[in-house]
Amino acid sequence: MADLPAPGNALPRLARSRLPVPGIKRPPRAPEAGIVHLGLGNFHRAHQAVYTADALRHAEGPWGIRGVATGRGRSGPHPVIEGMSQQDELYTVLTLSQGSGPAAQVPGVHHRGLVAAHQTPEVIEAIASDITRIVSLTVTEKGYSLTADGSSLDLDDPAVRADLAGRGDPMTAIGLLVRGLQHRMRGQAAPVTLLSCDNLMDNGGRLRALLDAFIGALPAPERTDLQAYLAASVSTPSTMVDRIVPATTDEHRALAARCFGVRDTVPVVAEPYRLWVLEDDFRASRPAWEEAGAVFTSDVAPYELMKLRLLNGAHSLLAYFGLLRGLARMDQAVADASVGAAVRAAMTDEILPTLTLPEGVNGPAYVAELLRRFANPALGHRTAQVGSDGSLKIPVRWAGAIEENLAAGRVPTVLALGVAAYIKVVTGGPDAYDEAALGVVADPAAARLRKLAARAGGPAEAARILIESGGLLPEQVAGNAEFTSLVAEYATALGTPSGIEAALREVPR
Ligand code: CS2
Repeated sequence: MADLPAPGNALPRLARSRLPVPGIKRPPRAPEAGIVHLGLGNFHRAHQAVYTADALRHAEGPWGIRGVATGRGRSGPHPVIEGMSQQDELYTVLTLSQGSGPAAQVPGVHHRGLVAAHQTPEVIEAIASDITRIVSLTVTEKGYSLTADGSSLDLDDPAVRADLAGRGDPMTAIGLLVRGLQHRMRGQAAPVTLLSCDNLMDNGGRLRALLDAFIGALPAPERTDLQAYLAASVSTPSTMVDRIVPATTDEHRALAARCFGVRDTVPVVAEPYRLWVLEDDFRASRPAWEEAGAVFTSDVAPYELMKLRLLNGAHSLLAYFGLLRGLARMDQAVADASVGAAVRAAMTDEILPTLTLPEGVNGPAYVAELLRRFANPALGHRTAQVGSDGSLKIPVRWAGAIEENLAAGRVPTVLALGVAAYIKVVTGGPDAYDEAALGVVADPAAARLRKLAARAGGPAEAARILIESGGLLPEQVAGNAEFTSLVAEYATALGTPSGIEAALREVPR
């Protein structure tokens, strides 16, 4: 990790003894860790950690967090875990708004983190500990070991197979959870809640189905014991999480130094807005997150659907259109006249009509608020970041809306252009977008999708092949000739550098 440029280096490192400073309170000491969190990324540190810190100010409880870094294939010290450990497990959350300076908070709820890849037995022990009441997850869409179409556990994934066979330490999040639960069961620890906080529809139900699938593939005595334990002692409520949290840059570190006089190598930045809607189905106790503004409900689905299709769906459109237009940041993409108008049209005319909104939510007002949030220039949110992992995001964000439009006899043109834009970004080679200026758009399916596209005689045929066999869209969509032809037409149009501009001008808006 790059260190902070001068004059920040001259400042003392963030530490409990150096707080408070003007603008940052000193947090109380983290209580006992009743929460184990898998996925110690920026989103968790700016969302659940902040809700937990705020809840603890209202009601005490054993709600410290033991964070677990879950990335695979990483060797050496983990930058966030090391950085936090050199700062008394503290870090700063900088809230960045348009037109006013940053606000800062140090949540201070974490204990020393663990790296799943190197400290698996400790992670399993933490999950199994009687002190643990909640195991929460932000492992991103790709952390769930899903099949390409996102429907079930990928039993062909070598890591899943190895975890099922019990060869060595578990490598997947699902394997880790099941082994942790198994220890919990053997130790007769108290019931526990597993809380998925990832952008997946019905994330709690999905997590449960994945655990069931994993357990169902284990040999008989293990399987039946775990099935009974899960039914009796484990709940998996669904949640909708929302806060825009870009990747931290050196500028953000410099901002923390400049505005608050703290040298923090691992701060996180976030927009002011935040929302957390949770299904109230906790098997053990929980923090008073409602005191921090979280919403508890018996039905999270309308919130999830609204957020995934409108916010995340529009985000992905902005990212791919923005990348093809040479725009590095999300605020630039939404401010671009042609991109902004097309995305607004998609939200209003193609996505909103597919939703049954939660009670009390006004659709057009929600869309307007999203567009304002996207336009926040202080965040520096990059199109390449949002554009990454599209093969896992598109099935969640666009597929349902496309399918429902087609079922209602409408062809969603902006979403069709979005599919063509994604295909170009991920399979278009070095000329597809300006990687040097905009950053790398990573996608675990890139090699597979490129191979499929290489079979085609041109972009239109490649688009058809990817829609049919890429696993991005459900069969009903792939089988819709009108939609597939439109994507193919757009794919051809995007073959020239100015193609995106012309196509954006032509989509109805
Ligand atoms: C974004 C999300 O990177 C992405 O794909 O769409 O991380 C988005 O910022 C959050 O879901 C907002 O709650």
